[in-house]
This record gives sequence, C-alpha cells and structure tokens, in this order.
Amino acid sequence: MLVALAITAAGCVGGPATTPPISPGSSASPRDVNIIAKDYSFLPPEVDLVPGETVMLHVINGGLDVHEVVIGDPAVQDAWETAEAAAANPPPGPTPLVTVPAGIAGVRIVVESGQRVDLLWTVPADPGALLIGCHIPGHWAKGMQASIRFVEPNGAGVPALPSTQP
Ligand SMILES: [Cu+2]
Repeated sequence: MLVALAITAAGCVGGPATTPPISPGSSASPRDVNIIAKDYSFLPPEVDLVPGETVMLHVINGGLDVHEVVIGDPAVQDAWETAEAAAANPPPGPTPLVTVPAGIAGVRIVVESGQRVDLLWTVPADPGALLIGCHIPGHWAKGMQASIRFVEPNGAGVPALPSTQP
C-alpha cells in the first residue's frame, strides 16, 4: 500500500533575509558587532544580539557629522533626546557636558566623523525592548534609529527562518 506524502518544501524562496547562526560572545571571547553611523542612518538598520552575550561594539562614523549610538529602551532614548536638545547650539567654548539621570543612561558611544570607537558590552540577559538611536540634535527626527532583534544562538526566534539547516 502506497501512501503519497505530499511534503512541500517550497515557499521559502524570496522570504525575508535570514540570520545565520550566531556564536554568542563571552567575556573571554567577545563577538564583534559593527554599527556604522551615516548622515543620517545606521547600518545595519537591525542589529542581531543574543541575550546575555558579551560583544565588542565597533561604532564607525562614516558620515561628516558627529554621531552617537545610544542603546536603551524608549525611556532611555527619550532622556537623551531631551538632554541633548537642551544643549543644542551652545555658545562658543567647550562643548557642554550632557547628562541624564543616573540609572537611565543606557549605553552611549559618541563618535566623531571618520573615527571608530570600540566598547565592550554585555547584553542584559533579560533585555526587554532595546533600540539604537542617535540624539545629536535633529538626528533622531531624521531617522537615525535602528532596531535590535534578539535571537537564539542558532538563529531561532527569527520569524520565517527557512529550515535549510542540515
Ligand atoms: Cu547622528
């Protein structure tokens, strides 16, 4: 007796971009994560991170303007947006020191045009919803935002991941 099993393996072509398996970084061997800031966007527009891993962030400013990477939840993004807007167009002299209340700072990396700044960072094990933003006055409004996608080390947890792995 023959049973025809109609297993369709099609339907995966042309789907969303896939995330290859990630080897999570550790403090002994952090994973390199590149974020390129441009005038006025981030590459990539979505950064994949594994909760709890340790990464070496490489923030490269490929634009002409000064940029920053602020990693934090929406409250952190709002705090920096407000703090930096208040310091816009300062009088001549030293750049004013911009701060936000303790405990809400998140991660902030400021990078001059053409420079690269590295930062070792351990992703929270229970990170919640984190965003990446630049709050140099006007930049957030121009679209300098990127999202963070939390993935399992094997790339699972990503919607519509084709089952092409052996
Ligand atoms: Cu910017």
